[in-house]
Amino acid sequence: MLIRSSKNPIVTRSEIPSIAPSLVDVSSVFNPGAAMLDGKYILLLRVQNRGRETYLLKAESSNGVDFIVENSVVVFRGIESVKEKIHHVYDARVTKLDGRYYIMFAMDLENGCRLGLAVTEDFQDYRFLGIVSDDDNRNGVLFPEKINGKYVRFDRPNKVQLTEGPVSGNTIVMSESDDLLHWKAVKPVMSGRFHYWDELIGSGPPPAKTHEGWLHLYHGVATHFASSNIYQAGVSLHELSDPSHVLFRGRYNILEPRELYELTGQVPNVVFPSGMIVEQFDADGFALPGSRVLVYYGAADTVVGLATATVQELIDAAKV
Ligand code: BMA
Repeated sequence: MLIRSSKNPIVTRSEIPSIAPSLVDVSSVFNPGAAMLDGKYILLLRVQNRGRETYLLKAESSNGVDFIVENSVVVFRGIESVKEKIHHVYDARVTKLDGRYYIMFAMDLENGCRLGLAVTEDFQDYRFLGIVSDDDNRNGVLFPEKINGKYVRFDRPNKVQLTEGPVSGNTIVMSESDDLLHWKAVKPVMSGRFHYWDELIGSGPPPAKTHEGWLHLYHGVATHFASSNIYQAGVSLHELSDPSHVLFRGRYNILEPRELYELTGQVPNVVFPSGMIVEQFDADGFALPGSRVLVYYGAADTVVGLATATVQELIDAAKV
C-alpha cells in the first residue's frame, strides 16, 4: 500500500558530513522527524557515531527525496539547564503549531526515558523548552492545533519489560496541556493486539487532520518470534473533537520489513515511521484526500527510507 521510493534508502551514513571529533565515519542514521518550511522538506535525523552516541542533524530537500545534510549538529539552546546526565536525545517528532515548529523527542536519562520539547521558527535556532513527561515515556506526538482549548498529544508510557530488552509499552495515551510544558494523561487511546502484528505500539509521526478524522500512523512490534522483534507501520483514524476515540484501526500493517536495508542492519527487521509530510491542505487545514503523503522511516536502525501514498489510501487502509 505504501510505495517505497525507488531511491531508497534515501539517507545513509555516507551522506553524513564529517564533523570532527564526534562525527567521523558514523555508524547509522535513522528515525527522522519531518516538516515543510518555505516549500523545502526538512528532516531532523538521528545519527549515531561509533561510540553509539546520538546526535540530531538537519537535512534539507527541494523534492522530498534528495536530501543534503547540514554540516553541523542541532543544538537545543538551554538544554544545559537539565541537571541530570542526558545520555541520548533521539526520535524527534516535528509539529507545526501556531506558526512555530515544536520538536518532541525522547531523552534517555539515568533513571529512564522522558519526553523533551524544543521549538524553532527557522530550523537554525532551537530553544529547549523543558522535560514534558514525569514518568518513563516515549513516542510523544503533538497535535498541530488545540482541541477543545487544550494542547493535545499522544504518548506511550513505558510499562512493559521485554525479556532481555528495554522497557517498552503497549498502550498509547492521550495527554492534554494548557501551556505545552505541564501535561496530564487523560485517556488511553489504543493498546497492542497480542498474538498479532502490533503487540507493542507507539505513535509514529504527529497526526494530520482530514475530513474523516485524525490520520495517525504508528509502529507495532510483533514480539512472538523467537529470534527477533519485528517493527512494522500501521494506521488508525481518530475522532476530530476527541482523538482518544478510535474510529478505525487497520487490521493489517501498511509497511513491514521486506527490503534488505530493512531486514538487516544495526537492529534487523525494523521499519519505524517517524516523519510524515502531507503536501496539500485546504484553507481550513484539512488534508486533501488526493494529496501525496511522504512517510519517512528508520530502516533497521541504520538508514532512512521513504514511502508514499495518498491521504485517501491511508484512510482506506485504516478501514480494512
Ligand atoms: C524502539 C526505539 C526506536 C528504535 C526501535 C527499534 O524501542 O528505541 O528508537 O528504532 O526500538 O530498535
